[in-house]
Amino acid sequence: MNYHANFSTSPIARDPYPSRCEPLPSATSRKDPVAYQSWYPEAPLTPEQVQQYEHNGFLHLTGLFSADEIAVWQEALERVRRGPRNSNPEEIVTEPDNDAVRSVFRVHETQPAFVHLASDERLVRIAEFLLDDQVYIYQSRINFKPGFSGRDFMWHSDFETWHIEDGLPRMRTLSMSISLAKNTEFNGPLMLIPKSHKTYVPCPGETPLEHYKWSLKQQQIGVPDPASITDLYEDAGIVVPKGPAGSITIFDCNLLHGSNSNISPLPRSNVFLVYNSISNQAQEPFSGGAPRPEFLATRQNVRPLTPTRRH
Ligand code: 6CS
Ligand code: FE
Repeated sequence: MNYHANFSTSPIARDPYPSRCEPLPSATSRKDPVAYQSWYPEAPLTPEQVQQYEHNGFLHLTGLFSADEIAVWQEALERVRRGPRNSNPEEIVTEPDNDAVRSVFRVHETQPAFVHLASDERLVRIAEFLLDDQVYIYQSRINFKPGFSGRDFMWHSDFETWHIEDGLPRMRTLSMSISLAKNTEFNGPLMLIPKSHKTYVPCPGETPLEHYKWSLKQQQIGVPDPASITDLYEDAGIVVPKGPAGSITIFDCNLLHGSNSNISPLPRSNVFLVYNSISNQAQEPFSGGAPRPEFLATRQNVRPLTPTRRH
């Protein structure tokens, strides 16, 4: 089926993943691999883990890091929270309805502990294996989600935003979220819809100018319609990976995810590293608009990571 046939307003006629356009295309199946290579004996994951990632679109791993390593990252997180920060003020995003810090971006370049973490061989080898390529950091951030005041993240596929707003061409990208506080059912943990990574859901609405200035606080555009989210939910439900500080969730760029507000007294902080295949660098945004700033989508500083052992 050629669903572009009547697609006059699409800025790029041959886009396999159109979104935020009229008429809104229906959901389609993914056109890219998930795990880009099959398991082999030296692979950094077990055959079952590779199969789970392929099938569900995510993996939750515990026990990968030592208590000392986790303590170093928690200290770095507190340093970032306290500031002062001499980087671009736009990199610090506050909550929509209060001044609590919600996210700080580009920590893989500004904080030595996270510079090191980004090239840690345990992470890079997994990313290289799953994407079958050299990788670089496409985006990094700390999410704070403080107790009482941390607000939600609406359901979304990261790929949809990165494709439309940044020009990320294909689904050859994954995120690693390392929790730096205990993840419980109470403190607004990451919620995932298993298997949703196999479906691309175009989102209604148009991309406003400089959308990132408010989407990072509260996302409204780039959110699938409720019926599509319900369909995916009815197929596989919602999973909440829980675990101690230091557990890691690796998830595909097209997996539908979100999280609730945190009205519990416990913070829920994590560091997010997005690894992209070196062969999948951002082009012109598929929205036809201006690219988002470098701190959200690496374009200039594309440096393939050398897996490094420091522990
Ligand atoms: O817009 C972005 O790039 C970011 N926003 C969300 C809600 N998730 C992915 C990414 O960090
Ligand atoms: Fe996201």
